[in-house]
Amino acid sequence: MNVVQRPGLTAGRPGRRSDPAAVVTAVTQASAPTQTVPVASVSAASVSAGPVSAGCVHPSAPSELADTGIQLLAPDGTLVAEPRFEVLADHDLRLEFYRSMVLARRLDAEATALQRQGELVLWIPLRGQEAAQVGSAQAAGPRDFIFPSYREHAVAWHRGVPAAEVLRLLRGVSHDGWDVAAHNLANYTIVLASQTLHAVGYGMGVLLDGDVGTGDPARDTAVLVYLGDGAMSQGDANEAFVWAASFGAPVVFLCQNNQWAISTPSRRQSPVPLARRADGFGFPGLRVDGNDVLAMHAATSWALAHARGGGGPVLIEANTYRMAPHTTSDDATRYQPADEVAAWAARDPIERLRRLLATDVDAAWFDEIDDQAATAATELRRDCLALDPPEPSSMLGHVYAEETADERDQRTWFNAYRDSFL
Ligand SMILES: Cc1ncc(C[n+]2csc(CCOP(=O)(O)OP(=O)(O)O)c2C)c(N)n1
Ligand SMILES: [Mg+2]
Repeated sequence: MNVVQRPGLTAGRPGRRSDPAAVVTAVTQASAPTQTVPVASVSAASVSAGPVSAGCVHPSAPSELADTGIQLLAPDGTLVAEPRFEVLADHDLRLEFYRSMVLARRLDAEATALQRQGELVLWIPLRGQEAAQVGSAQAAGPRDFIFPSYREHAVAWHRGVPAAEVLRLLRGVSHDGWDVAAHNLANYTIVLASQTLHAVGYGMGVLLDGDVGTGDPARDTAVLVYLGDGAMSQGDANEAFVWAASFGAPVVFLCQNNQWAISTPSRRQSPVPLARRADGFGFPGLRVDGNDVLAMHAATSWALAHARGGGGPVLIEANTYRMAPHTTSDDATRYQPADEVAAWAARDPIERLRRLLATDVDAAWFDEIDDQAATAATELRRDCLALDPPEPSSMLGHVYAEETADERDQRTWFNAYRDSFL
């Protein structure tokens, strides 16, 4: 790889990037719990990583893979004492997390139904990953830029993208989805891990603009990029890690390890937790309970602050589960073992927050949230059906800033061809 050194883009940003060991210390010091919380009785290792087909994984995969990762809220709804991170005390934000996760699950179910009824070409369900997405999205500030993969609907909705806009691509009425600049949220990419390179490029731009490590919260900016456990094996992802590390780009790589890359179990792709791959690139890696919205929020908040402050990249592995098929074209019962599905259902991200909130929120509030979600689903259906196909020749638009003579010729030919059918 040829690295051209440019003024203002200093490899390694000496004195500002932290080595992994120092970062662990920094996390410990910066985030020492300030309140006493009851320790959960649920053992982190109580849920196994689940069986897989014979001969397809490393037989000696260490038990580390069964570790839940950093956890603040146990599946039974009790708070967990965690030496590195504080439990979010903001009650209103906890309520907002719950509302956002319930909404995402309901909208996801509605979109699945719309696909089954022929209104969408395809749907890519997020069920099970609500905490990983909502907790991390909340940690990003308005200046931060987010690069999703293709399953991050809860990120988009939580960031304020109108629900139906997330369906435009998969209704086949648009090449994209929403106004990227309005939300600082890139459109989806289907080419696995390509977005990690886009994110690092953006992060290097942020460095060149000098918007990292100034100490001014109105200026410092980080980049948050989502990728899957399967995408972690792509060359693009690994090249992105190298570049981000080499230049200290302010990028948080958020890997949602939902245990499956279509029908390939993540254990086949790595015998150790994916977070440990960060060691080899020289930046911090954290394994987090991805079904714990409080832990996801705490860890991503820390990682983004680290990046904004000039500390360089961080990898977070959100240990979660895909509680639905890969897409509506997939039959996951062919490969996801039923007992594995059941074990993860017991760790449901929404149920555990509900158990915590139920200690001081009455049942009527939960009913009200369900009603809001039902209304939002009805509106999503209405708005989806109103998404009409665009004028066909518009697919030739926006290739260049200004239309070329060649494009004009193509448009003329295309319109004449289309009109020949009328
Ligand atoms: C470069 C590339 N190779 C293969 C595919 C086909 N493909 C689409 S999704 C997928 C699995 C991805 O799994 P993972 O990264 O774990 O993300 P998840 O779907 O579980 O969210 C594959 C192989 C693709 N889209 N892009
Ligand atoms: Mg996956």
